[in-house]
Amino acid sequence: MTATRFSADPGWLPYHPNPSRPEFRLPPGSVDAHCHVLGPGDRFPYAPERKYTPSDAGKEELFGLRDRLGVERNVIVQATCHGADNRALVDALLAADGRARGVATVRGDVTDEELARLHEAGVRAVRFNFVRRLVDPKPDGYYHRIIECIAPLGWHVVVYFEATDLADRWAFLTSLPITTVVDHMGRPDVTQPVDGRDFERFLTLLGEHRQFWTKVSCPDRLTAAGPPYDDVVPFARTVVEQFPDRVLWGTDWPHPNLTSHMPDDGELVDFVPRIATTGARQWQLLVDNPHRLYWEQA
Ligand code: 0GY
Repeated sequence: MTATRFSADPGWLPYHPNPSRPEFRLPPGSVDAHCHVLGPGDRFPYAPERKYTPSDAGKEELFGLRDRLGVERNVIVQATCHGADNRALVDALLAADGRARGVATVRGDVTDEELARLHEAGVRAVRFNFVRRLVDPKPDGYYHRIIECIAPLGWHVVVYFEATDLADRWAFLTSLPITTVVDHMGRPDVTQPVDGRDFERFLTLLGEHRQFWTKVSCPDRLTAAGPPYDDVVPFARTVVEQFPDRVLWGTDWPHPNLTSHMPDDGELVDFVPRIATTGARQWQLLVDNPHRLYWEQA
């Protein structure tokens, strides 16, 4: 056996080896708007500053899942274990032949040439990650400087934070001058009521600031009850009903850092009709919204 350069953290859960075929038939043109490629580490080394080492989950496996689930396109989001080294992402985008767009991580000193190269490969956004177990925080000016660099390209921002951070980050978030997509509904505590103070604050962010979109993704991360994620349904359904033209859906494959269980990705597809309950809502969530944001603009 050949030695590999990286070994996954102890207890790391690899993605589901054989996800079920979903009962829900995704409409033609459906987009998985939140998924990752991780490595393979021997070809695309994990970043020295990473906070975790995953098991590999490369583009071939991602495209295999896409086809199995009946998804047509992917939005691949840079994971923090690759830092600002977007080579695995770019490699996957180029191999996807126009069927994938990317969300990159860049540093404040990124050059226009590098941004142009990323754009050419299919990148349309940068991700700002504020989850402290994943990245060390930076001053607000750092992010504003990046926005100045990317805005001329027509890109947007994807932000990842936890529910408890929203009040502290409110002034910063609402100062962002371009479209901003919040990962996983801002990670609500689903043991709290859906009309409780924290989730109300999140709904207010989207209600009062039209530049915000969100992903109604990751029931597997948010649930306290476990599959089939009944406790997440009211939160995601509320968001889809209130903001039908600013929601995205994604699998989050290969589900980095989950410890409770590894979801069956087919069951994640079957979660969709429970939160987008009409054909029209499903089409907006799965087809029209991601196409407008990632394929039609710029
Ligand atoms: C996610 C999940 C996580 C990790 C990352 O960039 C990352 O490393 O995104 C997480 O651990 O919550 O899919 O956003």
